[in-house]
Amino acid sequence: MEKTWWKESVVYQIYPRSFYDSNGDGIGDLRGIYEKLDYLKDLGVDVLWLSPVYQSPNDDNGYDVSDYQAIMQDFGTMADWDVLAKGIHDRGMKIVMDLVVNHSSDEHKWFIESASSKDNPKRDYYIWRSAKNGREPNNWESFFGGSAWQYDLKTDAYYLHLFSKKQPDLNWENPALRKEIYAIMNWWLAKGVDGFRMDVINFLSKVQSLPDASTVAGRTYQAGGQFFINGPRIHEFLQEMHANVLTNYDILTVGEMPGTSVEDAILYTGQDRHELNMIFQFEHMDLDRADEDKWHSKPWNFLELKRIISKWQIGLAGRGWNSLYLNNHDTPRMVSRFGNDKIYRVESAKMLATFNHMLQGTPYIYQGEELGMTNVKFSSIEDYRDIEILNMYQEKVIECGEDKEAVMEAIYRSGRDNARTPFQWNQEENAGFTKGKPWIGVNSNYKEINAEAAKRDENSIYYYYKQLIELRKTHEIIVYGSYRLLLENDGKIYAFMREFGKTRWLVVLNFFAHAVTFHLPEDISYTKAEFVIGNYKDDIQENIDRICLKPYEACVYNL
Ligand code: ISL
Ligand code: CA
Repeated sequence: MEKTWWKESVVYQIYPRSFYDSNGDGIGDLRGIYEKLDYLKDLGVDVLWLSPVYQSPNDDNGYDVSDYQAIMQDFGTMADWDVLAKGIHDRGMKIVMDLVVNHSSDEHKWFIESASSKDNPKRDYYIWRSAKNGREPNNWESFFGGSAWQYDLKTDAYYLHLFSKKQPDLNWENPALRKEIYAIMNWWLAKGVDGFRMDVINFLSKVQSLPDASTVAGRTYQAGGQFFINGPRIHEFLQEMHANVLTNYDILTVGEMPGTSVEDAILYTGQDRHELNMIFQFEHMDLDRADEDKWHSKPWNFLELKRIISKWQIGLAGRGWNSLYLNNHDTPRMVSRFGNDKIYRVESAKMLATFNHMLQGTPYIYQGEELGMTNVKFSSIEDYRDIEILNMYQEKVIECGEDKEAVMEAIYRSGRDNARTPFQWNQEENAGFTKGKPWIGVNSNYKEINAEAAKRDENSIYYYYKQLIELRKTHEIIVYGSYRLLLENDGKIYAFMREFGKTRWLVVLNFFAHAVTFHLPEDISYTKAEFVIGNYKDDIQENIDRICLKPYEACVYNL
């Protein structure tokens, strides 16, 4: 396997709006990130990925870009960006930008032109269709609720928007549009960015007849994914992007790709394919999803988690590359979802971190994860900000009269704002995030959970992450070692081996809140078990034939 820096790196995702506010307007900003660079350097991460900082009317917190070559006013200026990028590079870290090119904002000049008349040269930069039988061109549903089509009176036509109506989909069939995007990417690369995280990049190619999706009873609009997820020309587009942009730089590229299988991922990330370095797959994120509706959830199944992760580990070994993540700005907090944020918050956060960092792939840390930040429960819908949450509430509670309490419970469980509350820096007002009024409420647990407290406590989650990151820099087995699942059918323990040359590591994880005994499989022999890392320091074993695992215990041994 070829060795590259982006395989060896740990990436830290920053959601700029909620990271640190430098000027008291309640909104995190670029200078705020700059002021906190030493915190990040200290943690040891190699790459900072910024969620979008481009100019945007913020219908979807920056995922609706109105100018790809300007900075959002709330976040600062291009000069601030230059200072930040230099600050990151001076500290030996790298900067990855979010690239949102499946859609733009409806306030982008391209869209304004495109909407202005049917014969405008930019008309085909977006996807316009006329009405069908007096209705939308097809029955697709937007990810944020309602139809995926918006009628525009001016030219008596509908435009496609898979997300909000302020996020019209760009028409990748148009070569002129593609060229513009490549030029923008080259412009940022010339400015020194070290890579791109590409938003829903596997949605670019739509089946051109835009057919109706099959109907699920009880739903007005339907999920049309089969006609745009990994669509007909997607590999051609990515290979073209590679040839026009990516090939000229040694950068990190990661595609966000819902609905992608291991087989697809091999096509996207295989080295000989000249597409991307890695992708974010969603299978483990959908474990607790009951049906088409993301707000209908079910308890996640542990054996299924093992099966999915192992499938990806084995499937991409030597044929692609995994990205490893348990949460991001679109998901609940990992400790609240896969761990136990009540009694075993610290233990389970460390166990999950051990899991994510000991698999093969590039690990991603979402801001605040290293403190064990948790989900939030705001009492009123007024306190929520996310367009996905607000649209859903409007539709379910206001329009359809569904039970308000049940909908609030769904928001507590699955809402994206769980991940978007301000970073908890210290125990001062607003968790030290802002001197003003924060754009979204701070989690009330900030007096206990914050960076200052974590740095004072040598047993904190923070120091555990630091240790995990440090280990990666000194042990190639973590990056390049093979993966082998042990105890496949054990319903409590996740155990696996990593092997690299003559080195063998055993990773044992208890995913539950009660004690459980691990029995070393007979085919694994060892003369000496050397403790590498674990979340119960007083529980280091010399004989690992049988280990009594405490609640959420994680341990790694070098055999
Ligand atoms: O497809 C989904 C569920 O079936 C969604 O999870 C969707 O893929 C995901 O929300 C896409 O996320 C990205 O693009 C969105 C933006 O709101 C998210 O924040 C971003 O991460 C639109 O740009
Ligand atoms: Ca600010």
